Amino acid sequence: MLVRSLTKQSRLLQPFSVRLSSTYTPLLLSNPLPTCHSVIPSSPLLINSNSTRNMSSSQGAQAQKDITSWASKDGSFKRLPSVFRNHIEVGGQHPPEKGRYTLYVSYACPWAHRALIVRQLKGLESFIDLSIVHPFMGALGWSWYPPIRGEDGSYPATKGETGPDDGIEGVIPDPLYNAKFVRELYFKANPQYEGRFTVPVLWDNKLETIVNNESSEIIRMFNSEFNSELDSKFASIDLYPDSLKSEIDAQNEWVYDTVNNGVYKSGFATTQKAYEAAVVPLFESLDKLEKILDNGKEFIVGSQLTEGDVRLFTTIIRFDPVYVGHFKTNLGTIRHNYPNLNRWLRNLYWNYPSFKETTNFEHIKAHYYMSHPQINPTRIVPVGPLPAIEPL
Ligand SMILES: N[C@@H](CCC(=O)N[C@@H](CS)C(=O)NCC(=O)O)C(=O)O
Repeated sequence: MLVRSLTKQSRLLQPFSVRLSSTYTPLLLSNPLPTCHSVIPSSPLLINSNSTRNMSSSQGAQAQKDITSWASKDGSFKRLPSVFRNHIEVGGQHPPEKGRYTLYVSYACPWAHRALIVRQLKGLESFIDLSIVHPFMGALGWSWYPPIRGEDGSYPATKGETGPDDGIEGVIPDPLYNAKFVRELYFKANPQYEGRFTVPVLWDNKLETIVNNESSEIIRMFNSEFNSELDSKFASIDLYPDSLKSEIDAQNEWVYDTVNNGVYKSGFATTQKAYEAAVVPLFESLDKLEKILDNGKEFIVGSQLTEGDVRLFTTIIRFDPVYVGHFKTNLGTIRHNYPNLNRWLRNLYWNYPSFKETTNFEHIKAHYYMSHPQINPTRIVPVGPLPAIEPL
């Protein structure tokens, strides 16, 4: 009942803000919401390669110093731009060739999940090998190996030692270098690298370097750059068609800022103000998406599957199992309060193998709940929701 009334309010944006300001009047009056000082463009699509290359090394060094520290001084989370921004293209430095590339991902990561979905949708398995990290991300970043646990279940500080098999299935060790940590790949590509050690990483096996570590660009390459080598069945799948480009771009911008990254801004906030400044726009955007999907609309942009669906799916599939609890995005759930989004989500999951087969709820839940001790110090992974996604 309570949830329903909150959601009703959130659908009608006016009462939503009234509720918040009446609940938090003292806070909002004494501390007006901060203006954003971020030097980082809000959408990866807006970052041009020059601004990325010019990213100050102190920014990168800062990021590297403490891998588990995400919030900036004002308590808000600012995502750093990706650094490797080369492209696969016919006749280019990185041409589309069978078996030439390796995609390093985590099943847990929504950005990496985009690449996993598009790789399978486009039938690129024989062009791009796969390596899947263990879901736990500790102080040294992503690894293929389970961490060492203390007798009390805690994770002692280590210098990179790995623990015994913990029964988590689905890990695919690094097929090229048998590396222990993803950071090793970054240093192999650039020994002076000072940024974060993120996934996805698209690796060129032949040139032994990172082609690109920005998911929004990786999925565009997968969509178009292998077409000359693919069966027409796969070549004809176009997730970014000319006729819908401007609509997709416009939607990507606000969905990235308030939804894809909005859940992180909410969850990684370290002040009440920063949290509220993220969670309210997030639910306003969910309301907007819910409306877009009115009248049984199947896809988020136009009447065909596009990258807009892929980019939204990887956040919405994690929403009820993780973000509602772990990131405190709890003004509503997808299954109880957003019937259109829930229908859209279930359709993609159950009717498209590339969405279902790349979704691993065990990795997703284990990663978030166990890897952010500043948010969940006990590292207990909640049992629910059951089922992780409702049937059709
Ligand atoms: N802009 C990147 C973001 C990738 C990203 O932040 N990945 C996270 C996992 S969900 C990561 O690897 N984080 C490790 C870290 O920041 O140290 C993309 O879209 O590819």
